[in-house]
Amino acid sequence: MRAILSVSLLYLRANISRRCQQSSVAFRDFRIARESDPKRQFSISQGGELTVAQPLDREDIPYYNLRIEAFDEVGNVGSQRIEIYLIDVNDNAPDLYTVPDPCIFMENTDPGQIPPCEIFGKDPDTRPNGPPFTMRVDPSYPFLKLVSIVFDP
Ligand SMILES: [Ca+2]
Ligand SMILES: [Ca+2]
Repeated sequence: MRAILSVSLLYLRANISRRCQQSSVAFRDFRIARESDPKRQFSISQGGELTVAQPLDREDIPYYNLRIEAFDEVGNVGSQRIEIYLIDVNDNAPDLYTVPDPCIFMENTDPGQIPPCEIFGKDPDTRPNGPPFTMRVDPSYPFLKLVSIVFDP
């Protein structure tokens, strides 16, 4: 699940104005350098308020290094870098897969001759929202007595 955030991150006017004080004229515009926000997930107001404009996903982009530029009336430009780290939330379920895929157990074969089927899980979230996983077999599984299941610690 990804939520669209609309929170104000920073007010940049004061910091950037110190860098641009060679000119005594007022600011005309702020902008985010496009290469530092390729998916246009942030926006900045004329007052220098940086906000989240599009959903953020740590599994897609975990870190931003935005470059904010301010322009005054005569074209002087000041810039400021802003580092943004996303905090992980548990928004992905474990994805299970087997080796081999698919697992095939032949009938009428000595159990000792049947290669094991291993089940693994992956999850793009980080600890404690991702691996390691706890696996168990549903007690209502009808073939529980026919298979031997071993869990790695
Ligand atoms: Ca997860
Ligand atoms: Ca996540």
